[in-house]
This record gives sequence, structure tokens and C-alpha cells, in this order.
Amino acid sequence: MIAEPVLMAQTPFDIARYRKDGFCLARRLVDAEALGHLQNEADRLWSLVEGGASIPGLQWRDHVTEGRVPDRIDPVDEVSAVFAQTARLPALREAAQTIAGGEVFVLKDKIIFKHPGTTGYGLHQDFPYWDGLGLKADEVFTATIALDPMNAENGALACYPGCHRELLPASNDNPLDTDPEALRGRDAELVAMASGDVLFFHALTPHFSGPNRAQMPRRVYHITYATLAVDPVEARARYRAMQPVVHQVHAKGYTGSRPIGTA
Ligand SMILES: O=C(O)CCC(=O)C(=O)O
Repeated sequence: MIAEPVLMAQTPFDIARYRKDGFCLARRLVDAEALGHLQNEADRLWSLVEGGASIPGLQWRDHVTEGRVPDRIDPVDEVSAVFAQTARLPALREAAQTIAGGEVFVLKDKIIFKHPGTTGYGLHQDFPYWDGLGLKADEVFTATIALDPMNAENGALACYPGCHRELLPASNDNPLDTDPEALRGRDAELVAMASGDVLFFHALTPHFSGPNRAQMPRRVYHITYATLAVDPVEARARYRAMQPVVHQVHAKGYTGSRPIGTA
């Protein structure tokens, strides 16, 4: 068993901000002990990757100079008890329930290692990636736990505030990503995070991340929760079935620091 993360009373997340902007940050929601377990487990998984082990869910991504490199494990709760327990810890689930306004379940999770030189993720809303799961956009959202500090240099996420109420037009390059023209004139907010901070964001919040130009990995644990509007077993099985397509589309790396076409 791993330690229960502490939901600190003095650092509640700003639910009003989540509703208004489509994302909010809960500072140090995961305490040092629980964070240490996640970091150690991430190290263990990475040493398996480096050793060439065959890990279900391991996915590859463009590197700025070296072709394709291992980037993430999706889902990770099927290969790691530590991550599986964390995603289901009451403290995190309670926070997720506050966002959802009711019961939630873990739809999917993933760890992204983003080692130095690994490219980022182009501008997108998550929802098109989950179309076909029988969920509405308001019924699904992600909790992003920083295992390392995240900043502009190492490829932190940047989110567009107040743009989570509609599905935006698709990009010409990638049918699941967003056309940057749809956000022309709006500014993205870089979400700088300390280890243990948790970013909650709506399935329609447009976001992107740059490459890791720093010397250390930028590891992050994304947990996607959904409301019980759908049957959890069925929804997880459907996600599994569509994963090959999602991974294929999501493999293309993003190297910019802001999406083309924005202000
Ligand atoms: O962790 C990142 O750099 C971005 C990941 C992301 O945008 C996603 O998985 O939807």
C-alpha cells in the first residue's frame, strides 16, 4: 500500500476557477511521501523500459534529434500497482468528485516520462480522443500530477482559459487536434507546477505542451476520471479497443512553444 496523499485544508482547489476557465491547480495536493512512492515507481518502470522489457501500453514519440523514443505508458494502472492505487486513493477521488459533482471512476491513466529532447503535444482538446466512449464532455476530466517541477523549459502544459464550452474545429494536420486558428487572439496560460501539484482540466480545455529542452526528465501522471453516466467496465473496454488509433495519431511530436496562428 502507498501513503494516502494529504488533501490540505488550507490549499483547496479553486472550483469556481475550474467552472469559469476549465482548469484549476491544487498546489501540493499530493504530499511528499506519496509523491516519493510515485517517483520511485516511475524510476522502476523507466529502468524496465531502458532494459528493453516488453511493457504493455508503452508508446513512442518523436525526439527533436533522435527519431522515435519511448515516451509514455498508457494505461499505467495495468502494469503498476503503485499507480493503480494512487489513481483510486480517496483523497484524489474526493477532489475529482467535487469537480464532477458526484461519483467518479478512473477511465484511464498514463505516465509521460518526457525525457530530455522528447517532443511535446500539439494543440488539442482531449474529448475528440475519447469520442465513442458514450460520454459527454462535461462527464470527463483529467487530474495531472506533476512528479517533477514543470515549466516552460521542460514542456509544461499550457491551457486556454474559458474555452471549454464547445468543441473547436479540427486541425488540417491531425483530425483529433485543434485548429490553432480557432483560438487566434486568445492567450494560453503556461501552468507551472511544483512536484505534487495537481492540475484538473476539463475534456474540452484546449491545451498543448512543448518539448523538454532541459537536462532532466519531466514526468507527469495523468488520471482521467469520468462520472458514472456510463458503465465503468464497458467504458474502459471501449477505450482499450480504440487505443491503437489514439496512439497512432498522438505519436507525432510537437516542437514549438506556442501553437501557430495564435496571438
Ligand atoms: O504531458 C504533456 O506534455 C501533455 C499531455 C497531453 O496534453 C495529453 O496527454 O493530453
